[in-house]
Amino acid sequence: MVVQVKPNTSHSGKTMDGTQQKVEANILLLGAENVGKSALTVRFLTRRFIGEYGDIESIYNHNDKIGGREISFNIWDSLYPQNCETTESITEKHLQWADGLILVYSICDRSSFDVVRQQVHRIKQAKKTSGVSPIIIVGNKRDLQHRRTVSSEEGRLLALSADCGFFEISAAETYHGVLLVFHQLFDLIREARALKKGGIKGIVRSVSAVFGRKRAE
Ligand SMILES: Nc1nc2c(ncn2[C@@H]2O[C@H](COP(=O)(O)OP(=O)(O)OP(=O)(O)O)[C@@H](O)[C@H]2O)c(=O)[nH]1
Ligand SMILES: [Mg+2]
Repeated sequence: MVVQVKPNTSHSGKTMDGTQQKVEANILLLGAENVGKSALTVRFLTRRFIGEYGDIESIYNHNDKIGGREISFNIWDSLYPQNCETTESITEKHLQWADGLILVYSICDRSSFDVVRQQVHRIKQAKKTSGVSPIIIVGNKRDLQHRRTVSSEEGRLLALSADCGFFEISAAETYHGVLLVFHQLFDLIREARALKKGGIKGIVRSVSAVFGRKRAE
């Protein structure tokens, strides 16, 4: 059950008194069933791997700090629907809401890799005119090497061909990999926003803000 769908509100910059305003980022997790979408979400939220997660679809809020700045993540842990086509399951509502997407497959489930391939295609088609939100493709369950059916190379190539980020991780084994996924996606979201706002100058400004350097004129 989806508990809350908020409109896409993204804030950045400073308040009137000069203090840093909280930045919001809406992140949507997609992928076939049983690949670890909930495991990834819960790892990021609690640092823990609890094993079983049930069939719950929800949007969670999580506050984090990146580069000294407060980030408010809204994370939509979706359910893969049983009764409709892979591509139909991603609606306009999903895409309008999301500032960034994490597409998860399991390295030991080839059909889940095919689902991600179809989902990337669908997202790119749908957002052709309005610009695509950044996507990171994640091959999960890296700890199950002996059951691997999707090579790292295949994952990397798909990501490269679709202009997405790529990670192979094990939500079961480490928190660090999961953290990297969310933080890298946030960086890409920030770049995309800067580009929308002020072209290449916007990116320079946003990078300078994070690393605390003076902007090169
Ligand atoms: N070995 C291993 N098992 C994992 C990993 N991540 C998740 N699992 C297991 O895979 C199963 C499915 O994980 P979920 O997080 O519920 O998967 P999901 O994609 O949310 O599934 P749905 O909500 O049904 O679509 C659970 O039994 C998890 O314990 C991992 O990195 N390694
Ligand atoms: Mg789940």
